[in-house]
Amino acid sequence: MAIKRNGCEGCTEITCASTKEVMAQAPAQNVITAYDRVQKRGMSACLFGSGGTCCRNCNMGPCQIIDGIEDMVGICGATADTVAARNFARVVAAGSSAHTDHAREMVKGFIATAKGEGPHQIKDVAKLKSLAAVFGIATEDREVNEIALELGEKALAEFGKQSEEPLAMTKRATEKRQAIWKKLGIAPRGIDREVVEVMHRTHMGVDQDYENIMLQASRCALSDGWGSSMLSTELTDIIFGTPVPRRSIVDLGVLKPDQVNIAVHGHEPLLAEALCMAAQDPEMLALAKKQGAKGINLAGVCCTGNEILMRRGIPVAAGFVQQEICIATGALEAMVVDVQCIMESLAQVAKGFHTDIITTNYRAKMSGGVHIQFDEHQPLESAKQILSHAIKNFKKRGQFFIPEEKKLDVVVGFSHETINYMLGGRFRASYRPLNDNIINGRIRGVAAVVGCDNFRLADDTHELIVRHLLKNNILVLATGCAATSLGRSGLVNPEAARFCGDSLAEVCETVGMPPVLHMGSCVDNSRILIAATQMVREGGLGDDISDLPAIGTAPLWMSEKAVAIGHYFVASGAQVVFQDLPTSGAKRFNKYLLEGLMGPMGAHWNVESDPQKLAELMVAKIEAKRDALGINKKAERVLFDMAMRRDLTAGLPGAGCHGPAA
Ligand code: NFS
Ligand code: SF4
Repeated sequence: MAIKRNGCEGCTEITCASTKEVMAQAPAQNVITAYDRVQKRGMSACLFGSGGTCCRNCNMGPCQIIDGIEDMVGICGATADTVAARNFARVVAAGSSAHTDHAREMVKGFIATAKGEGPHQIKDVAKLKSLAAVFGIATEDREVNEIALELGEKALAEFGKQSEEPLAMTKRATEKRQAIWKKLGIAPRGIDREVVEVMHRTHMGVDQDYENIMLQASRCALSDGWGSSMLSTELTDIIFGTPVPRRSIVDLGVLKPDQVNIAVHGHEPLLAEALCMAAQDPEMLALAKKQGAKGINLAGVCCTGNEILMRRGIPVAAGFVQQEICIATGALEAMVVDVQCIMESLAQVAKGFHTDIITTNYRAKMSGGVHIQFDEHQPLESAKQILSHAIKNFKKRGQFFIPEEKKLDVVVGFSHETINYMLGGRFRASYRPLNDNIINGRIRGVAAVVGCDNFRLADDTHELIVRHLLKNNILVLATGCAATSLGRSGLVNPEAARFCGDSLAEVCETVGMPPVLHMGSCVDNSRILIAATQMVREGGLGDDISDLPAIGTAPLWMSEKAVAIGHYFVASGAQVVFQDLPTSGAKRFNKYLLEGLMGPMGAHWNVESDPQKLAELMVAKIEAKRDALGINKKAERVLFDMAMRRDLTAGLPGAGCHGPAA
């Protein structure tokens, strides 16, 4: 029996109209969701856990450590700082490993394609050649597939590389950033090795110096950002096409009453692409008709949703917090999942319906799910097998409720190449117009709003933050479930220019672009690294990412991947602000993340729990960078708080090369 859910009536956590409608209807009556569990349990967590000072790294513990109390260190003597730093580094390693395994699958699929196996082809030859150049691969007078095969093999070798050579793609960073990595000894080497080294160094009795632990955590995070995530994005673009702007829809209402509805949830584009192809196959369509359905309707959930939205314009039904709600419609024949961000509760929710949870990856099975292994060597055949299973469920569908489509169009598909063309024109693609608009102040700066949503804050928190940024003429780049949430809020289309300050609105209207540029899934945050680096290279905004009037946030982060991403941004010179970090129980280490990293990295973490204040902090940080660049000619007076002053006067390598603001 579901506990009383005021979630449907005025619960602060749910503002999405479609979610509320679904939960108020009969089919969802007995469904228990995470919203119920949050309400029942409250969100008060163990202080040791949330402060980062619980250590389970050996069997003398677990040790719960209280900072500043002499006999409350670990049995081994480990301090709160060491324990919190080890835990933080392990979070980074876990997050990186997720992107790594995802990327490895992608590279293997890419190699299969280069060998002519399977249904895919090299779609973006220009991108293939430019990435080949980064890897030092000759392209002249060579067959496309031959270049691709060499690229695929070199890419695969990046995972297991044992030499001290930095990863090939780190060469794409600014010279200044590469020099910082070299000086600190954190240029990432083999991708797998960096995760292994974090695990080793944080084992009981190894690295007990939080600054030193953070060096390896940084190297590991960089192996994600400039390694696995970037490889995944680039190779996916090459075989499935680099995204270009297209219109689509983000809403639970995209499910169709008279079609077989299949939600595709997870992360790996190989599975999703194969399902998209199979859903158009005459044999599958005939099977659907035979079952009495008018067609096959695919809808995305989480980052898989973003992948097929970006490349195919297939609607997104739900972000992370809506995955259970999607099943609670009663209208899904199946939810096909692969890896990451799949809540175990799905099987429980699905039990009350005809819906099957179909797991497809040997790494990720679920009790109560049906497992059909996806074979990357025979993607189309696997996809058909999965679809046939789902289609046969159509006849079993009982009572269902699909909310009316909210007609909240999104315009998505902003790869960094697209932004280039859009602003500079097809024949003189460049970031010059963006830089010029930032320098002349029409656009104050750029904010990346990325990452998850979770059940701690209201589901319109991203909207609240982004509205403030837009009002202050800050261009927003969005990925992941944050982008889905902003799509639900109607901010990811050109009409949203009306929410912007005058000068940003003018730029958006002139170019015809949304003020929130949807750049894809979470691995696509690597696009932001490239875009930011291109802005630096374009000139006029300093000589490193750390100089740009730019900042990133994942305000509703929940996954370890978000911390890995946040940290590769910091280690790449970008300011990052989260709603919280699991480090508050260790004073010195926490201060090191929030201030001390500025020294070596030229950027640091920031924490602000209140969404409105978080947005204000982002604006203030951007304005401070403008001051430092000397582009706030007629700048109104900005009131700095102590933390901002410290940033500007840090005077350390990588920081303030244009002189601190007066
Ligand atoms: Ni990113 Fe994507 Fe969503 Fe968070 Fe999960 S789906 S990879 S981790 S919750 S944004
Ligand atoms: Fe306790 Fe040290 Fe073992 Fe951690 S490593 S559980 S702090 S004894």
